[in-house]
Amino acid sequence: MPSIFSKIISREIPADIVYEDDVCLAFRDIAPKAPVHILVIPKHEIVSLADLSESDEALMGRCVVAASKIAASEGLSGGYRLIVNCGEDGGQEVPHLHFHLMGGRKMTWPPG
Ligand code: IU
Repeated sequence: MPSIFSKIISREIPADIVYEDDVCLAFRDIAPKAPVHILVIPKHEIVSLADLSESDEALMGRCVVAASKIAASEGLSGGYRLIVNCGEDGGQEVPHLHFHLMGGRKMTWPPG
């Protein structure tokens, strides 16, 4: 079942898109939890980390490298956090794998 992120990919609903290539899309989180809060997603629909297979290795690498480039372009020279919530216990709400790129403030550890 397509999630709301599929509609962002297809431009059926608007989002503040900051990066796009042939396999990844990144847009600002609609309810930011940090001064910079961007979601990096594969365009190919994958529900969660638990659904990955070896064939997704290159795609995941592209998403992480994209996140690194976006962090640099957002000026996060002091550091940032890249988070994936997986499944119910991991706090995942949207069933389309996404990386949270968060920065612009000091992060705390451990996350809740
Ligand atoms: P989670 O890891 O599945 O819990 O994160 C989902 C994120 O998607 C959360 O931070 C929401 O604010 C964000 N989001 C969004 O940016 N745009 C949307 O239309 C919806 C959720 I629904």
